[in-house]
Amino acid sequence: MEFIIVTEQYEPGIALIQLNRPKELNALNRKLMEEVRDTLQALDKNEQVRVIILTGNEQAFAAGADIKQMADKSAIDMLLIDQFSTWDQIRKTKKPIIAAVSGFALGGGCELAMMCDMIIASESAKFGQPEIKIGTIPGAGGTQRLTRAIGKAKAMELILTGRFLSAEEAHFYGLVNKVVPVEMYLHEAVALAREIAQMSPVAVQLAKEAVNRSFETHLDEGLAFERKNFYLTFASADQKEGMQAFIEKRKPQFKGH
Ligand code: DAK
Repeated sequence: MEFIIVTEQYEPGIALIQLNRPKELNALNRKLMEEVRDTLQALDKNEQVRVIILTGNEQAFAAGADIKQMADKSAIDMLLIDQFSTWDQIRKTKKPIIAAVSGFALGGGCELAMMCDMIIASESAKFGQPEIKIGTIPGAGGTQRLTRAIGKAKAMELILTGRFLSAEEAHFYGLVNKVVPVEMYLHEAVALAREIAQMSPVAVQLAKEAVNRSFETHLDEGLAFERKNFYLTFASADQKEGMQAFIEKRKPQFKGH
């Protein structure tokens, strides 16, 4: 594995996946996401593993999909490469996944955390869908899952302005299970995992599936709609300008086409 560190038995029954591109704030490139997907599939089959924890580092869970990898793509490139189909397979994991989040969880990083079953946050965690600032929109479930998690008004504000939600606010709005001091967030995630790991793995799997069924009815339709609109932004000059401006570290000049 090049971009993640996997500890199959972090504790008995608990596996840990750590995103590990620290210089790029764990920006999620294609290879990294394939590694996460392959690891989750292997852990799902491993009978020694009951619960999976997904984490980054203190500074960043993940600052989004890799902007440099997609900046110059056309809408049709995005549709045909379909590099994001990897993300669909992640949500098929049967075992519970706890996201242990510190620092930035933005764009695809926030979406990845929301694909997990529970989120433990450090006090420094910042959640957001800032895609609008680079001329695009969330594409991995942000418009759907964030809206369901925190309600329409707040989700609309975050998605249309690109503002961040502090850990405390994220807790208030029900996006995260618990907020703890930075030095405790992984311990807290492990404590939660330990408790779940005591239960019948069959019952845990069936319960997860049932809770998700309540949460995810009609989600597929919403996700498909979001993805098409996300790809469509790649037909605009504003998306090219937004991502190029990010790479060149300047403010974008949006023209509205
Ligand atoms: N991509 C690539 N590189 C990134 C990055 C990203 N998302 N975020 C940060 N980096 C890189 C920076 O370019 C910089 O690299 P160097 O210049 O040193 O080479 C390094 O990480 C450190 O970042 P900064 O210098 O910018 O650090 P600051 O502390 O000043 O700022 C920041 C931190 C997190 C506020 C800032 O880096 C930032 O705004 N980052 C971008 C956040 C963002 O816009 N995220 C959304 C990206 S779009 C889909 C699946 C997924 C997606 C869509 C569809 N499907 C399934 C269809 C997801 C899309 C996105 O996530």
